[in-house]
Amino acid sequence: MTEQTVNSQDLLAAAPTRNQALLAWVAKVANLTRPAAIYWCDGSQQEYDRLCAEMVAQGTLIPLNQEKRPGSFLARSDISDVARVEERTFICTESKDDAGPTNNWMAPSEAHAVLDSLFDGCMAGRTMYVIPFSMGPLGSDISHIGVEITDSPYVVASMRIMTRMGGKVLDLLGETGDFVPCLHSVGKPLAEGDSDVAWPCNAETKYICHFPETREIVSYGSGYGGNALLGKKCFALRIASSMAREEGWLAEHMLILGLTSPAGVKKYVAAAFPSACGKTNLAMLVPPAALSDWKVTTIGDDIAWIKVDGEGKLRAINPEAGYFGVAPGTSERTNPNAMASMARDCIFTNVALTADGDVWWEGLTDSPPDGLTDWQGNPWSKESGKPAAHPNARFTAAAINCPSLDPEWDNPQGVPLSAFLFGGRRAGTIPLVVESFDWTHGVYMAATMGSETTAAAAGKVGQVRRDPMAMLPFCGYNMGDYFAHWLSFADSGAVDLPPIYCVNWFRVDADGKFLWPGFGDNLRVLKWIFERTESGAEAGGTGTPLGIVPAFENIDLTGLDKVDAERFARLVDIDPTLWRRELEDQAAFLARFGEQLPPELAAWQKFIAESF
Ligand code: SAT
Ligand code: MN
Repeated sequence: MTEQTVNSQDLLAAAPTRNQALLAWVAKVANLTRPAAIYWCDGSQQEYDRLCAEMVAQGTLIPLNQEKRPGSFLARSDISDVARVEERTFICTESKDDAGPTNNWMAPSEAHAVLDSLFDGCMAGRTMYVIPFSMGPLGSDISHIGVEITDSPYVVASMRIMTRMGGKVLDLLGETGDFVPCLHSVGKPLAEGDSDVAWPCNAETKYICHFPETREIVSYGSGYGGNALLGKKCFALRIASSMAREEGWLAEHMLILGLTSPAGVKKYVAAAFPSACGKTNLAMLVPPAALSDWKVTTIGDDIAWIKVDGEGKLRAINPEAGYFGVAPGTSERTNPNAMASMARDCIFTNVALTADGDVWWEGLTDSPPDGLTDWQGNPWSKESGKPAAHPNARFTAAAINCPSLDPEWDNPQGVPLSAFLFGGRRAGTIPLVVESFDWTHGVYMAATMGSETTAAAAGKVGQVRRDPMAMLPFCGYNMGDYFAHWLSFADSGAVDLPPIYCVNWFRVDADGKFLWPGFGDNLRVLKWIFERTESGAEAGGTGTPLGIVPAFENIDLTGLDKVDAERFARLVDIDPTLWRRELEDQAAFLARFGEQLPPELAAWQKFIAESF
């Protein structure tokens, strides 16, 4: 291997930027990783097409049937590299307490030492790509700029779909602008000559490290999704949540949707759900026939950045520009807008391939077509008992291809929020919908939310995994401090705080069957929320120990005959036996935060417990 040092003067001359901090960082990384070439991404269509063609030649991408899926490709990852690696994800703060009890922690000096040795020469023989990107509309006060260095062309192509990226971001950055450096490498192969050219990664050593105090990200060893597209969970949630706390805003794991009434009144809501609760489906909801005069539009399906504007209103942007959605379960029935979004110019990862060069996954059609190739590239048969697509197979699709995309999605001002929703998958405790008494109570509900494990997931069925604000794997600092940050929005009295709701689409009857149809019919719940937030609260509700719950006549059930008064009662029933156990479990969870738990949350816990 030839030693190659990058001469900063050469780099300066060739680089499409005069930003000194960026040039210095790129030179430093190049000297450490010693790539064969450095390439600055301009974000153009030609660049994207050229990279895709190179990946096809390398075997990383398989072109799909151009008549059925124009501009689309299939990528098959290494079998060791199919999802985020939470146990290899670290928050690196000087003090362990600042990472809190729910994050893996490493001291920054220790992490940098480990990473420096892993990155030493790790890009040998590869091209190092420099990707300038904006999280959020270009030039918005709510947006932030990042630069990702990677040795993966798959990451470059994915970042072009998922973010606003390229030369226009460098222009905006100028000579002195700030950016979050995001360093990524798929890593050295395990052994010399053992390099999988189609999907390089390090099957054994992975580190996803976040340095909130210096606002840096370093990721090694994985080429997959949230481990490698560093603008997403790493920047837009972990680093941004820490920035948001310092600067008085919110970076949340939330979809944002627009809801327009038949009278033409439009409101926006933001909603947080843990994975496998239908976030993308809700963001792209199609109203049921009986309520087809209502309209749902999509701002984003995964992440919201929220700031207080000059009038004290919370305004939100979607920092992303595409969807990295779970394919299995997505169909014309469950999410026609997602299906349309991936009709063209889409990168599929770990789905099955049909005999005629199209894609398939479990749930796409009732029965699988003949002649499938599974996600690992082997002929598939039903008898194998294995899924044809990986359960975490993904589609990477541009927002602009989504038919329900809201016209305001790229507005630098963001959109004003009228409500926050928090949900989970709960068989019996949480009612279909409940409105919190006030902001602090709503923060309590969100901090104690959780989802029950399904048969598909590891662990006991019906076990609750607490996932505050759906941020457990994504909060870049101590979650006790995160709760305090949420509570602090009520302190000044100057913020026009939207009401907070808990929703639960997943209540079951004694036979384990869902009581609520979900999907498009969730609009009925959104409609109640919309009407509750109208001045003068048009829609009624009933006070319960948990908050305000709609009565049967408060929810529009037109055309949904199977939900009669008796079934509705079971959807909003509050079972004291279940709740006594639930509250004990909530208390035990909150106790993990010790001294860091805001007293307001302990007070709400006690207050609600007294009602049962
Ligand atoms: O892989 S991602 O983190 O981008 C998606 C997810 O796991 O939620
Ligand atoms: Mn997510």
